[in-house]
Amino acid sequence: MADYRELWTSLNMDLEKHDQLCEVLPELYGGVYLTQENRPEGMNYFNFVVSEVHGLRIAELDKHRKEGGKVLGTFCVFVPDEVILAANAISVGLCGGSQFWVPDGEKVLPRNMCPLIKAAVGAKISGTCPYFQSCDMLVGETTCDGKKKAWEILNEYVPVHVMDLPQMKRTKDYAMWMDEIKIFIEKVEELTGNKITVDNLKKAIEVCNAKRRALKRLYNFRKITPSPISGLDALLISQISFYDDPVRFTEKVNELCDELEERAKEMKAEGKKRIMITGTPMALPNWKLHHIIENLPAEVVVEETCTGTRYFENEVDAEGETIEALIKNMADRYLNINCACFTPNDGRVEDVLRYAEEYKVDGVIYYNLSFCHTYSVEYKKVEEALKKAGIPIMNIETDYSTEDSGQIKTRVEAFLEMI
Ligand code: BJ8
Repeated sequence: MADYRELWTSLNMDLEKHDQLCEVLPELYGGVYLTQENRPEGMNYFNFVVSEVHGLRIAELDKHRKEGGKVLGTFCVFVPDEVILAANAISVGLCGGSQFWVPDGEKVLPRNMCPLIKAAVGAKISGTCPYFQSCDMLVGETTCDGKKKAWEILNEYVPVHVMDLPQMKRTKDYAMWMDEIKIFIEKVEELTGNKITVDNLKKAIEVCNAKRRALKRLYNFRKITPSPISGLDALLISQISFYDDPVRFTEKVNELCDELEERAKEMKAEGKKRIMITGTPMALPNWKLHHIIENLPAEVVVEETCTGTRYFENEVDAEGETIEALIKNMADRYLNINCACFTPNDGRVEDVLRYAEEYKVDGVIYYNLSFCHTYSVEYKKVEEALKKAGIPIMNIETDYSTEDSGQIKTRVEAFLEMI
């Protein structure tokens, strides 16, 4: 990576601490990713993105801001990227996936809290995440209690706009969510000084839909036995989708898919067990579970998570001649996401059953970040439904540390033998 110290200094980063982080990532990436054999050529772009994760993209954000553009940080797949894009702003996903940030998060948050929140807050207060440092505004949402309260802490560092997400899906909740999107539009217009029009919003919807289609195309290849792409690589692409330029990203995913089309014809089945992961998101660089699974005779073929299907399923209808109509289309698409913060959330169980069939899975691993209560409670329903369908399931609750990796490996091994 080139020398970006001047840029990082201008972003008020803690360079000394950031150096420590920069030492960890390449080693981790090398051990998990570059040791995989026979990867598609198209993964070179994503290797490059990771190698420049705190460099080139940050320089792009910097350039955009110097030209008067704004950068918004988000933490949830319910935040409509279309609105941000339409106002010529850039959105970056800020969920933290590294243990490196957890101790700093614990300085201001209780320890018995989900690591994703602790890492995100720790990334900000340690001044070691250039994405956080590049944000003009953060967009929070009222999903789980931990996140809700974390916004108050983050607001002390950078302005946070919170979207009030309903927790049910009744007609009045759709109306309320439409209202929240309207308020969000006003907020984004105020921040950027750019008016959101039918025209620019439609274009933004098209860009986001194209990205969703590319990811769906990628996932469709994973339905083939054996999958022409590893679960680790697919996960990485999903993680990168949250902060790369959406048009370039879509192009690169489609290029990779063209290659996978050829690869799929040549792949030979190796008898690996096909696994679905369902549960909480895996933010970059959380590759722990996939790494464990794919070092055993198994492959992850689908993730029913927010760093998986929940991010790209369903498009926003681009038909409509008024802002009102497009807001309704966005509300309809987004409230279709089945997150455990909703009650009831039967749609998620249906999704899991449908994916189990479509991706021909041999077993399901329920992935729960420690202290995430909503997903933890929902395990029972998912387990019951899968057992009824004759699909084996196991539950793994873990955090970002590597201390339990050996134990998880033993449990996954036993699970694979059983299915
Ligand atoms: S739509 S999953 S991105 S809220 S893991 S912070 S829920 S305690 S990330 Fe999420 Fe939106 Fe739902 Fe998806 Fe809280 Fe659970 Fe932590 Fe979570």
